[in-house]
Amino acid sequence: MPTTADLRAFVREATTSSSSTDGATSLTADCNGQIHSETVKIVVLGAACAGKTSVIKQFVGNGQEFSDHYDPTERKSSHFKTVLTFDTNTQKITHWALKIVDVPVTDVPIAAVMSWSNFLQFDVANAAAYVIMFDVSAQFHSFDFVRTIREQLVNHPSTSGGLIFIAGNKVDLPYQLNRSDIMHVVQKQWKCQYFECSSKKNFHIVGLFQAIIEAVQAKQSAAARAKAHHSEFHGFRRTFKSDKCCIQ
Ligand SMILES: Nc1nc2c(ncn2[C@@H]2O[C@H](COP(=O)(O)OP(=O)(O)OP(=O)(O)O)[C@@H](O)[C@H]2O)c(=O)[nH]1
Ligand SMILES: [Mg+2]
Repeated sequence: MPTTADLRAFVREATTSSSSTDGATSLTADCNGQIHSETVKIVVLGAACAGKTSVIKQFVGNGQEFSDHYDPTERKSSHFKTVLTFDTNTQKITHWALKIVDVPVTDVPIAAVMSWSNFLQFDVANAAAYVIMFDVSAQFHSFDFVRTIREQLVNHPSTSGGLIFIAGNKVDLPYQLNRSDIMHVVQKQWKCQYFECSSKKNFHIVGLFQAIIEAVQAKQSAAARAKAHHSEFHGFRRTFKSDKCCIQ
């Protein structure tokens, strides 16, 4: 686990290389050594051979881990990566400890609600985000699987609180589905974010996880604002009552 000083140096270095030195100076001056730590569980589900393991490995391995060899995942595995973000508005540095769970397709019950409940014990419940992946170069069954899993996730109490992202992988190959139909269903009907990526070309892999982190952060900020508003309101009501004010 890096120390606070390490992280600040890392962020300063990253900022220096990607933007101006001025930005780095103001970051050092303003961030005040405050680093917030968040642990986020992201569960990746989807049809067999959609590229779930390849996408996770490319992300965790910084784009150096792709193999054409197909080795079906037989046991659930967890992958870890830490990411730093810097919010220019709040001057807040956040250290994200990501736990990415690769779920073998054979474990996913697609019909009975009973077996879905049992399945959730295996580290799938209560994730901050779910990525449901399909292969854009495959025929319909790959996307049908997405449809079924999404339905299960939104209807089960222990998964319904998670954000859902739909990812179409293998965009380096010809698209076999009607792309606008897919986008319509995902974005308009399901109101989910849709990503197209290729783990083979390392295309939009970082973008997918970056969008997940941003959405988790936005959700947390909205919840914090709602909580602050709630306590402010109740504080006001208490004051109002105790002072026995009356409006004339
Ligand atoms: N062309 C292309 N092939 C890919 C891509 N991603 C994965 N593959 C290939 O597709 C096959 C399956 O990839 P995996 O990552 O094992 O797929 P998976 O979804 O984890 O499969 P299961 O564990 O069996 O569910 C492998 O042969 C990969 O090399 C991609 O973006 N483009
Ligand atoms: Mg796999």
